[in-house]
Amino acid sequence: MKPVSLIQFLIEERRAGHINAELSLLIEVVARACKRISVATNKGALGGVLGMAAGEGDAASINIQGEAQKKLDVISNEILLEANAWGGHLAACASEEMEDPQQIPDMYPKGNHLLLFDPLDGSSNIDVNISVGTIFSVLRCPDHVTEPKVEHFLQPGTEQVAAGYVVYGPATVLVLTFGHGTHEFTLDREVGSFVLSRRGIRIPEETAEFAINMSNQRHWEAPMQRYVGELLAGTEGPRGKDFNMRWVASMVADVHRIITRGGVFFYPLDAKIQAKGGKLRLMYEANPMAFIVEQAGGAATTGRARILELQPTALHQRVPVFLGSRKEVETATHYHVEADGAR
Ligand code: P6P
Repeated sequence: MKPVSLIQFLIEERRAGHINAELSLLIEVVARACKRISVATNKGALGGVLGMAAGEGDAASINIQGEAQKKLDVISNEILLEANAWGGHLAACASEEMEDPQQIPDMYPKGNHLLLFDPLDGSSNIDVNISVGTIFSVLRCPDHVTEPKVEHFLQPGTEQVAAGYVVYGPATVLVLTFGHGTHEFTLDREVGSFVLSRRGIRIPEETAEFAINMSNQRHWEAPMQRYVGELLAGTEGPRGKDFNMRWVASMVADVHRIITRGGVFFYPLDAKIQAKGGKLRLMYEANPMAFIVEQAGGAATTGRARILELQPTALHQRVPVFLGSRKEVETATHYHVEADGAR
């Protein structure tokens, strides 16, 4: 069968009325920017882009999250900003790496979309050559808003018109949804284009594989202790089957495994991060991943509420994340809701 390129897929989606020309251009531009990020990450030590970004003096550069920036964090952020500035498809961008939204320069036309992204998630894995990725979310800019402010970005995840990620692994793979299924494209490096490799992905409802950072176990809430304890008890416990565990510490890689073969991913509240509200960011990690996972038949909650229905209160807000195979997410969420009800 003749391979379907990303461009052809976008034309199909426009003909189906799922997206408009501006959104189609936006996705093309983001995909092209991610190809450049893929080239930069694939150079590894040869590209002079490993290690920490330079800050004042000998200090590392620190981003809005209070995290030391890797050179590739900064490079990836710049690639996405530059690629999206001139096309006329965006009203503004927001990034994990920047405190405030970035307006489109006055010399360029503005569009009707807002783009949010984590330019290089999991960047702590770069220097040890483990897969990292770009996560992005697209919202409509409210009508008549020409200089979008933070409050214009603070829309629930149900308002997303597109979401996707690119995982820079052995292959460079784009996973994308417009709300009409979740689809996967693999980068054909010889041609330089993304080619449709899976249409209409479905995550198995059940799984025997979970992803969580076990080193935080003593800090978890009681329902999380109970739930994971049952998985670890395997055939000797109430679940009656053994579970396997994976933790890449790169959300894009962990989610892509779940998109590919099922599984469940948790970054729950724990005593260490309770005050911050969680580890992962709502607007450009949890919301896009929740949209992608739900469109593939999975579920995504905070352990107490559907992620996509949360009303955001801050651009860099953090939330707990439970996502993946529907039945496991529902069980873990039920334990938390039941425990709250018993209080
Ligand atoms: P921990 C990477 O820094 C990240 O934001 C996600 O990609 C990943 O799932 C998580 O944090 C890893 O967190 O606490 O295991 O290092």
